[in-house]
Formats: sequence, C-alpha cells, structure tokens
Amino acid sequence: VVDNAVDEALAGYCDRIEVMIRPDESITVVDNGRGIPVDIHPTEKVPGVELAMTTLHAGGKFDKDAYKVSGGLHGVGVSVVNALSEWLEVEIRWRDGKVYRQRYARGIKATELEVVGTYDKKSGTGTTVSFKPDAEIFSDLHYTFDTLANRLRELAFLNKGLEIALVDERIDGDKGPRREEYH
Ligand code: 0RA
Repeated sequence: VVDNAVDEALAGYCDRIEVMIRPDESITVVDNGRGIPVDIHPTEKVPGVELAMTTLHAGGKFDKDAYKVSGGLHGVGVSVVNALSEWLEVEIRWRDGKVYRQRYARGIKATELEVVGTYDKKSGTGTTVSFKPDAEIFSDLHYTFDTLANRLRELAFLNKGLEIALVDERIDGDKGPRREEYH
C-alpha cells in the first residue's frame, strides 16, 4: 500500500505519506496524491479503484493502460493486500471535492463506491487505505514498530522531497502516540 503511494510521489503528485498502526493492529496509509481514480473505466465499466482492489495486475496489458494503478515495487499491488485482509476500506478525496468510500471483506466487495461527503479543497486530494490482516491466513497479527520504521526510513531517504510519518496508536503515553517522521 505504501509502495503505491510512493509511486504516486515518483509521478510527482504526492509529497507526504502517513502510516498509522491502529490499536486493533489494523493499518491506515494516508497519502496526498491525486487519489486512486473513481471514474468508470472505459472498457471494464467499474470505477478504477475497484479494478485496483480486485485485479492482479502482474504484468502486460493493465500496465500500459492510461488508468493503470501502480503495482508498487513488487508488481501485484493493493489487490493482494485486499485479498489477505479481513476487511479493507479505501477513502478517496477526489478532485471534484467529494469523498468516496468503498469497503471490502476478504477481497470481496462489501459496498459499492459511494460518495460519503465533501472535503475542504484547501486540504487537497488523496487516498486513505485501511486494512486488517486476516487471522485465518496470518498467525502473527502483531506489527513490529522497528520493522516498519526501518523500511519507511529507507523509502523516505530514497525519495527526495517525500515525508513519511509512522504513528503507533497502540502506545499512547503522556505525549500521545509514538511518532517518527522521515524526510
Ligand atoms: C493512476 C492514476 C491517477 C492516480 C493514481 C493512479 C493513484 C494511485 C494510488 C495508489 C495509492 N495512492 C494513489 N494515488 C494515486 C490519477 C487519476 C487522475 O487524476 O485522473
């Protein structure tokens, strides 16, 4: 999920990514890119985001498409995260000023893409993906802060101008959640 946001940064449209580890060990990744496309794909007849969430784009055809949603560094993309998640929710702040949301359960669409509100255009477009790894697939559901921190630090160092924050909401001390930022 982070790799997709990094690809949006490489394309020149995103300069900030925030990763939150939630108290229930779900993850939220927020970026300030253009937003995963919500418009209807001309031949597939579903929103671009739905294709991204349900199609394995391991190569070839999809990658040449003008509406491609990057597979990230490993070529398969967010559809794999979706398939391996008990639930996944995507929220898009699109350039029409509307907020769109869709939910999935174990990779299967649970709701249609819906308009759930509007956002202040000053705050800008972007994508938020939240997911909870599936306990029927993974035996260890616990995230290790330092493992994520080391990877996110590398990604920030490798991408000029990109800020990445990691927030651990499982730890909420006097100063609030544990937080690190890389630039
Ligand atoms: C393809 C086209 C457009 C945005 C994206 C991909 C995009 C993908 C991801 C995945 C995570 N965050 C993302 N942000 C953007 C642009 C579509 C348009 O503006 O018409």
